[in-house]
Amino acid sequence: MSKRLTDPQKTFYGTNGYILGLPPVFTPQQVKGLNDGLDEVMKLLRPDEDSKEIREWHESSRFLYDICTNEDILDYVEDILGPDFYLWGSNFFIKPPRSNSTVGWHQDTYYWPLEPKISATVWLALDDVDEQNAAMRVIPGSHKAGLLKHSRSSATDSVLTLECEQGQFREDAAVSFNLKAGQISIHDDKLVHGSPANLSDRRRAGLTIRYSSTIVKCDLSVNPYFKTYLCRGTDEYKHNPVGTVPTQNYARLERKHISVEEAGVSAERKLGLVK
Ligand SMILES: O=C(O)CCC(=O)C(=O)O
Repeated sequence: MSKRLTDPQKTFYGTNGYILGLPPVFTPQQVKGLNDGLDEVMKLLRPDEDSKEIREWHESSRFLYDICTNEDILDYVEDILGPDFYLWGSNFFIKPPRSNSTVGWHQDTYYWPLEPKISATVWLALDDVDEQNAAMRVIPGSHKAGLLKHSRSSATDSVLTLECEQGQFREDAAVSFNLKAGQISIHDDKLVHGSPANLSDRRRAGLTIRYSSTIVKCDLSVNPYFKTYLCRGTDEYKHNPVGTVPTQNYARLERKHISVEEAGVSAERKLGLVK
């Protein structure tokens, strides 16, 4: 039984790997509260850090934990991942006005040591986002193409160092994830996506929230910090460590998280991505 999505919307997600055009989850008043909270969290950064470091802080900040476990958001995710799933990741993608920073085309699964590949990302807009201020772009249907070849790219301003090699998909088919502040999109972990530089005078801020089916197991030798928070249903598999719910409203994590990108070629080898 669906909670929020109609059957045609679910079919659209299955075919295209994403969903857009959902009613706002947060009102303008609540969005103001989210941005005030973001300001508080940003104050916890050290001078040499930027918003990219605010990663998995739902484990330490109740403010972020509450967003990630918002019941409306979870209803949508349940319609996509099924009745049993957990939260494990969150991070901000913030592009200030006139920022050159891009996010190269990639598939999230390439970075994540998770099997099987049954995960979804909610992108929550904290600003109105569109083509002018560097909304995320996705290649519809690319989640069905299998794992594409990624390689190290140093010749870009991408915040990622591993990007899809060119020629594997049609960039002109890209769809822009235009959202009003307080709206969410959802995309499949295998979908090719990225975002351009923000050449506008408007900030572009979003919070990504990552969820996986309880059947998904993390390779802890690649990411030893992986923690799960059961959101709906039961976890019959008990594959992964369980996190504790934070008690402080705003608090930071001190650790550096490890992804395939950071763990480097040895992790890629371990996951069978390179020979
Ligand atoms: O917000 C962006 O530009 C990219 C987000 C992203 O790569 C993701 O959600 O996995």
